[in-house]
Amino acid sequence: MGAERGATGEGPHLPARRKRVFSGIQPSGSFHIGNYLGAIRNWVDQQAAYDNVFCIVDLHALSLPTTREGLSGNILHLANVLLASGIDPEQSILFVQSDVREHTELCWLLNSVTQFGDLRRMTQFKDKAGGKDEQVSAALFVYPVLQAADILLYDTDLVPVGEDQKQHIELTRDVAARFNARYGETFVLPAPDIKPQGARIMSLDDPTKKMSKSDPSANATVALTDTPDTIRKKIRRAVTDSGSDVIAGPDKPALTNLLSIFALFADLTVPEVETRYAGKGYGAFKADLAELVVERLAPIQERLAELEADPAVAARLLAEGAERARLRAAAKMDEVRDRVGVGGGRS
Ligand code: AQP
Repeated sequence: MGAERGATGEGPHLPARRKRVFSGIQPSGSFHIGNYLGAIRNWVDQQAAYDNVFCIVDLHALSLPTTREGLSGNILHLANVLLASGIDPEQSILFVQSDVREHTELCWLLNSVTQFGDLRRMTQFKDKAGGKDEQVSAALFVYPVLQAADILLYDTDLVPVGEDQKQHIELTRDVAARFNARYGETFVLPAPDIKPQGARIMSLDDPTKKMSKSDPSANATVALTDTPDTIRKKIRRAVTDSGSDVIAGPDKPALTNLLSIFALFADLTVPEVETRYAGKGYGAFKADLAELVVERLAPIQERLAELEADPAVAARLLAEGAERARLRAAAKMDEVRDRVGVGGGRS
């Protein structure tokens, strides 16, 4: 029932159209190698092939307690992290969610076609609420609807994300399909784009938990801004499993996680890394992993330092990105309001 579109345009006589990509990242805390390997790096690698919209989702960050200073500082820092990682504003629209009011307006309209029971099933809500459902914000509960609005506003075909977001993209499809069924074909049904490797980088402290910005333990993550010594220390301290062979497996979740990080940064497969470390033991492997991460983050950190020296650059690029996003969002909302019969659509 949804409007699934191909990459080659809407019909045989129309010119080919690049697939549309939308992805968002919250300006909440220190960005880590999980965000980088699971999301940002894929955005950068694919940006020439797609028509991309990348969004700093500041309104989502309000779903957990935050401060004015923390939020505004993090927005510019995240913009610089994305630019330093290779997001190119010539190829991609990069903007801040709250600069385009249509996101919240569409969120409200989509709330009206979202079922309470669907939201209650979201595992990310359960994880983040940590059993304190009565005390967390209502924003945390409706977070997936705002995310659906972000995606649907731009007629998105693909959403490159880590594995943790898969359920939210499925909900987005359901909400879009329900809206289309009630009001007529309006939204494209997006598909998640989850890479098999790097989709879920786990905590260095506890391989049963995903690496997360909001983890209270500083040793759980490697931040993109960590110094070489901090990176070496964190990887040296990362938990490993019993035994000494550098081999991945379900009985070795901690080592498997470190092997995936190595493979992704070295552009190798996990078996290739295992072969390289056959008979060498955990110590040698972890020491080399630390050097590899230091080496791969160094150019990003250098560019980041240059960008942070002149905050006006990111501020200007974000303002330009918001202008471009607003044009698309405004056109889509005109169509949506007309379908629903609000905002003047009374003819
Ligand atoms: N551990 C991870 N492994 C792979 N991908 C990950 N992502 C996040 N953690 C991992 C992906 O990064 C993108 C941006 O995520 P986000 O900031 O919007 O929110 P999140 O998924 O909630 O990330 P965090 O780090 O856990 O942040 P907090 O603690 O603030 O909630 C997404 O594509 C996500 O899949």
